[in-house]
Amino acid sequence: MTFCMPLAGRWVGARFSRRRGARPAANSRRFRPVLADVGAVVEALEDRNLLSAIQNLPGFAANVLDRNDDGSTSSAVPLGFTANFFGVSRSTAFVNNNGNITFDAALAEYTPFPLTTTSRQIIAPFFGDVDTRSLSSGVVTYGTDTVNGHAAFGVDYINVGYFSVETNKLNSFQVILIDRSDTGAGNFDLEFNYDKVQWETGDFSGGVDGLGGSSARVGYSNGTGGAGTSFELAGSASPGALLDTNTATGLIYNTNTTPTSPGGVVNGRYIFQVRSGVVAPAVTVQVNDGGFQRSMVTSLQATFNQPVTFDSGAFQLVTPVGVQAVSLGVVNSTNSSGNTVSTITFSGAGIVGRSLEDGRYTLNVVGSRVHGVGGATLANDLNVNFYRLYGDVIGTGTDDNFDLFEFRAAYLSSVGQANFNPAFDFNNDGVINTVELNQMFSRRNKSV
Ligand SMILES: [Ca+2]
Ligand SMILES: [Ca+2]
Ligand SMILES: [Ca+2]
Repeated sequence: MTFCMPLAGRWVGARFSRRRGARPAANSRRFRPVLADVGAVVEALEDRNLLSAIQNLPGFAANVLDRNDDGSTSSAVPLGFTANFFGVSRSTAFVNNNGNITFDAALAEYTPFPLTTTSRQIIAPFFGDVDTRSLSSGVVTYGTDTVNGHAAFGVDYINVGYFSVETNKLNSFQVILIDRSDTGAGNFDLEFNYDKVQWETGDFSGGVDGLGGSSARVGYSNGTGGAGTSFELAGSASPGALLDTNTATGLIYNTNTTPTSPGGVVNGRYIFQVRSGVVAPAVTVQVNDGGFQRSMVTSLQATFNQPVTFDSGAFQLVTPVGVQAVSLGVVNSTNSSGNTVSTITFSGAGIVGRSLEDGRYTLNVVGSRVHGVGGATLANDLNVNFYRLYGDVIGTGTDDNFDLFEFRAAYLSSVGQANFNPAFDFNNDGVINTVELNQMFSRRNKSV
């Protein structure tokens, strides 16, 4: 799911500190502990509630890339099995310190180049200027182990710093190649896992304090430029997009895994199936623009990892009991990576102010009706569960006091004013007035 189900405390703390400060309010007393140290609260909640996407397996830590800046393994190291990566069988790879592995030669480049136009054969969980020279940084490790009963080759970048010898921000990520020759010779799964993404850029790539500039890229390429043979995950080279501080698009809050994926749905995990040398179509889905409010659900966005075509009925919306039929409008476009993005909008008798009605929904992306490069279909049906609850601008699933505070700030505003919040505009007429007040009161403390 590309939308996240935010943790109530985290959102509330962050929103309050940013937007309201210590503004006196009739019942602000209860929020003071949160306001006192938002950072600590956020950190504590993350530690407690976010499951690890990284697979902590001893074999992946068996070999160490000594502390370095732009180094690589001195030779290609064994994968332990043979992987058919776009028609070329690979049994070894170079492990590079800067967040990638390559098949053709070691790579010392530290500023991430576009993966969609490169001639390099590369798999990059986080192509950026990793620097492990500081004793406060972890080191890069690699090796073979077993994942779900399959031979696997993994590279761990756990708590790694960035250039130049900086460790005030650390990243933890991992790439795993998993042997799936049980489904056909050379087949494998490519898995990217993220637990912590605090920096995105080295100081020599336009970054300041680990941020901005030529920021990291995530993806792969076989170096030919052929259709569907390269991919950059959305947010690559877009400063701020992949970071933990971006709770909408950050790597750790999103995933393309489905309930039928090995390991089920795990936020921070991205799996690409490579079958007969071709990466199978995969998709991620965002609610609205990826933000957390669920007060107004006006669109969904499905992003594919390659150009795809659709049979009719590829997208199906399961509506709650009692909700009138909803028709879907789908507009397909091509993103900067050359891959397909489908924007899904809603119409029908039950739509008010462009939004779905309150309730729990499921978007089904029907795998057999999505065709990618070489005719491969989407590996699995993707079922994305989401909800709509008018008033729930701090998307917790409940209309509570936190939402009410936001509503008070927006009440009697109109579009163009600083305190206007379109997520409260129930009937989409550009003003927030008694129409909305009545809707809020009718849902007081309601949950979906
Ligand atoms: Ca480096
Ligand atoms: Ca809420
Ligand atoms: Ca209105």
